[in-house]
Amino acid sequence: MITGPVFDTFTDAYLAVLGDIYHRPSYSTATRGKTAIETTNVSITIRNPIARTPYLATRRANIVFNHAEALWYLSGRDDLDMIAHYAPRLRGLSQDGKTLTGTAYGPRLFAPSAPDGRNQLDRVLTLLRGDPDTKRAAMLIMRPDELADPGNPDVACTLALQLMLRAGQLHMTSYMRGNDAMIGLLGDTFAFTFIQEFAARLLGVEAGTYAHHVGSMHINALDVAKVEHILAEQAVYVFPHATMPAGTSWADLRTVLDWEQRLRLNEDCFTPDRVDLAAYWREVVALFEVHRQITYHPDQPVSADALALLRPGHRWLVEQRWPIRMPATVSS
Ligand code: 5HM
Repeated sequence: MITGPVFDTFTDAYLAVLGDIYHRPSYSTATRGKTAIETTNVSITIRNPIARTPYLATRRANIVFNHAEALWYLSGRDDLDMIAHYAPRLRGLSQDGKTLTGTAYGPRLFAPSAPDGRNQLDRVLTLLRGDPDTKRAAMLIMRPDELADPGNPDVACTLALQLMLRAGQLHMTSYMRGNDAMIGLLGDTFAFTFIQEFAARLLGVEAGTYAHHVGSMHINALDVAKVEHILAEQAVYVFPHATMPAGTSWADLRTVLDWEQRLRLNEDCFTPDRVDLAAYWREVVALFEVHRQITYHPDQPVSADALALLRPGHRWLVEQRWPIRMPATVSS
């Protein structure tokens, strides 16, 4: 066997990675003010990248942030206005208080660039359409100049994302120099598989496997107690997965992003009759509506109408994350 372990879902892979590093770390490290336990050269594959949502009660994943981050990348943005609204801790990585550099993969992947004014995804999709077996469909993220300033607080952790079209399915491989196994692995896998599925829709094929190769996979010392809780969790929660509808386009993303902005700024409130989108994307907008209510009406429970728009797995995650904001009938 010359390939790494294959897991059915992200949750299976996540528990295996956390368990392996926690029980059998290869090294202890101390760099840039953080101590960690580390395993080097970790390679995992997820058979079904649609199963990207971590249904772990103790992890309390922020599913709203996960969608916001994937959409922030796809929109080619680097602003804190959008992403720090969902994860204020990211402000600490910014040098100018307005934008992010290494963490902002969007401009590198999805903004037009020289010499042809197209973005990297456009180029690799063109390659794949003309030469389906190509090995060249790689999109680069980390840049050599990021190491010029040794004090740079935000150097991209992802080196590249590669797409391979094999047996009619679009597979993705990510290459990372370093990955925080508790926080980064979850968010990165969510966002990259979301991009993979979106790229598959643009090509009109199904998403295949997702492979994740990491130089340094680590658990920061500050997260070890939480990892212990996650590993001790006995209950297994299973919810149906939803797939992006055939025909999904950049126009759908623009409509979702338009709603996201209005809801983030509390300029509107969402009801499904007001948006001409497939159910999958309407539900993503509903997540932002729930988040709007949590943010701007902290003293009130989220409306039952808004919660009813969420699919069961997302609703469950929202209830784990913000239990006191749920109507009594839902959280009891
Ligand atoms: O010292 P260093 O630049 O590696 O610190 C950044 C750390 O952020 C990484 O080592 C990794 O633990 C985490 N990270 C991640 O897991 C950062 C990014 C942003 O590029 C990411 N995943 N996407």
